[in-house]
Amino acid sequence: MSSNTTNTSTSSYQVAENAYFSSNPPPKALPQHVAAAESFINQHAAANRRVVLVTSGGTTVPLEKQTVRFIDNFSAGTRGATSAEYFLESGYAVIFLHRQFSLLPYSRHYSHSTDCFLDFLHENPDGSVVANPAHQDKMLRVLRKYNAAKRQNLLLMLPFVTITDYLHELRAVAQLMRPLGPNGLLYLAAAVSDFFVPAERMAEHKIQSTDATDMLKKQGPTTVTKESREQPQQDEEAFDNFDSSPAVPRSKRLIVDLDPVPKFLKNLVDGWAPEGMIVSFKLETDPAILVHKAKYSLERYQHHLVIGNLLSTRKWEVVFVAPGHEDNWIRVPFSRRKKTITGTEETDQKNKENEPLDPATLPEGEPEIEIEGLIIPAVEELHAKHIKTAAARSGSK
Ligand code: 9Z3
Repeated sequence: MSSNTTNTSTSSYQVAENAYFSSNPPPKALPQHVAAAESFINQHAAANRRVVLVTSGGTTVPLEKQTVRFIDNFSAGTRGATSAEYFLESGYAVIFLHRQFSLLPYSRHYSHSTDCFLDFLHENPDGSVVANPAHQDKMLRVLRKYNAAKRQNLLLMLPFVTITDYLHELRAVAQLMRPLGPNGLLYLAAAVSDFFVPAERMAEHKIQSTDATDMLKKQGPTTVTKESREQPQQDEEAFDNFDSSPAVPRSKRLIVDLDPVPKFLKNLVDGWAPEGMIVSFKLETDPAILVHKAKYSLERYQHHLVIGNLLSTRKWEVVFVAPGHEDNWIRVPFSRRKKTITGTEETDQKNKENEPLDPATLPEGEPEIEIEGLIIPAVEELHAKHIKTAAARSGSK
């Protein structure tokens, strides 16, 4: 790429960045989060410790400023919360930038909706409450690790809710990580919305479903529009309201008009955290395009590693796509035998080493081991190389 092209594209990224951040206000908690992250980073930079920023969970897309309704996505934050634990185990200090109320490191073992917290407790005859004996060993191990991380101030939790909150927080924390140089690692596992309603087009108040208030006030500009209000009712297509009330006109529909979220991932490399190692995740649902899309992201954003995963198999396999490396599929070991409808077992030969798994061949339920236990050591190895290369480069200057 010529330097000319680089300059042009850098400045267009800059323009998009300035426009986005100046027109979509930051979360109220940003100044406190920045202060907490700054002192956390300073402490660990002084100890020459590696620091990872783990992003985790989904991002909401509010439809109203005083938000009653929002668009959301599936992410529970399992990848991020689990990865944070393995990073702590590997000696990293972790900034955990997570969607509020998504899973958290350590407490995730007891807060998942399938495992009710109260089932882990037991009442003694004297009325005291203790851990259920069946869970005591694991709970003690988890509790000790959690307390050790807290005692040594190795885990900083920063919550966000909306896509805009997330982007403000990501930019601010990434910029604070600059002094860490190559010791900083960004591990972007949050499921980030690609679309949003810009602040200038967002309704202030709850979007009304009836015209009962039309006489009281005129709504400001809103992206979520009722179609053709002015259109004479008789011209309108009517549709069934699915109950005993009369058919309703087209103007009662809610049309949501979303803008694309500007792609800031390149800015991480160009300006926010230029020396740190950047690992981003690419999520797809179609196995036929996963590797292609991961490579496209790598090329486009110039990150050091893109980890591709499919929604349906994300707990079983991921693919590492990195410049100068062969694609590296990481899989939890599992028996390729699966029960057929008749109850007999058959071996599935369809899965190939360098292709996505066929979800139909996977065993029922969760894998026996957590794939993050394989992902983090592999990321750590690449990070160690990144640090070494940076040291060699600065030594040769
Ligand atoms: C991921 O791909 C994560 O692995 C998952 C984890 C969100 C699938 P869970 O939270 O799921 O454990 O339930 N994260 C990145 C998704 C994403 O939004 N990537 C962007 C994209 O695909 C690029 S950063 O365009």
